[in-house]
Amino acid sequence: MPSRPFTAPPWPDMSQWVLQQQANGHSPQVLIASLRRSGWPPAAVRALLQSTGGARPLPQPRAIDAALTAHLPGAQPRVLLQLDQPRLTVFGDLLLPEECDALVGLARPRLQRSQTVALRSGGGQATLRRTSEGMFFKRGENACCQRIEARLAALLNWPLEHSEGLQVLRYLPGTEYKPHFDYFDPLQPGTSTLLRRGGQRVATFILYLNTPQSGGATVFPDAGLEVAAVKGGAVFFSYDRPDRATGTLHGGAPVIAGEKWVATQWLRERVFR
Ligand code: PD2
Ligand code: ZN
Repeated sequence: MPSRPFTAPPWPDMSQWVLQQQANGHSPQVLIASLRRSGWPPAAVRALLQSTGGARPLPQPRAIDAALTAHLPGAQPRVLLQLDQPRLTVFGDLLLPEECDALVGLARPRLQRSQTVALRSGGGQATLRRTSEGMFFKRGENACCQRIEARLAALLNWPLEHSEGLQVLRYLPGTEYKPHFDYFDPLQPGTSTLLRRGGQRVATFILYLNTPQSGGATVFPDAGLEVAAVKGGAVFFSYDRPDRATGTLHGGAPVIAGEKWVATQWLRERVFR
């Protein structure tokens, strides 16, 4: 059990205090709550936690060599693009066409209007910022999910239990997901509830299950990058702290013609139950 955090001391000892509390096992949320109780304004709390890093170990794609492909039965993925800022990899052929079709077939009858996180409660709410339909599979729910989850875990060298179940989304023409971050904002009151199920999100996989006729790229406005949705391809990106400086602001651009189908997997710090 970590020791109780003491009341935050005044500047300039703060960086040392934060590092000491982190070493004692206190989460950023506990430190934020303590700093806010001591009267620190939100912007100052954000700046302090940034300056002390708070960096976490991250899932990171392994080199695709013979040793790895032995663990990826059936798939022959290729790395098409790799960036450091944001930490991002674009893959081709990560899923077989029949795996994409199978996921779409299993998800289609269960689609419902997508939601975003309600910041106050940590629950879900429908908004105009996200107009797709979607559904969640439980982790390991069927053979198709199991096969894909095992492949992603092998590729990332990240425990399978540290992932949320696959979420499948369908975008019809005109629908989109406006730019956002996938991590939970530490300053929002609903975040502590969300963190109980496996800690912070640290990375995202977006798997493309079809090729839309027109539109529907995944966009990274802070990086000036657009990733085209191509069936079987994927984009992976990670974020070592819940901060815009990770460069991971991203969105799903409006579909112009045809449909867009994706599966999203979010990776957590710890076991997700
Ligand atoms: O469908 C996408 O391209 C997309 C873009 C941004 C999906 C998500 N975010 C997501 O599911 O978080
Ligand atoms: Zn997202």
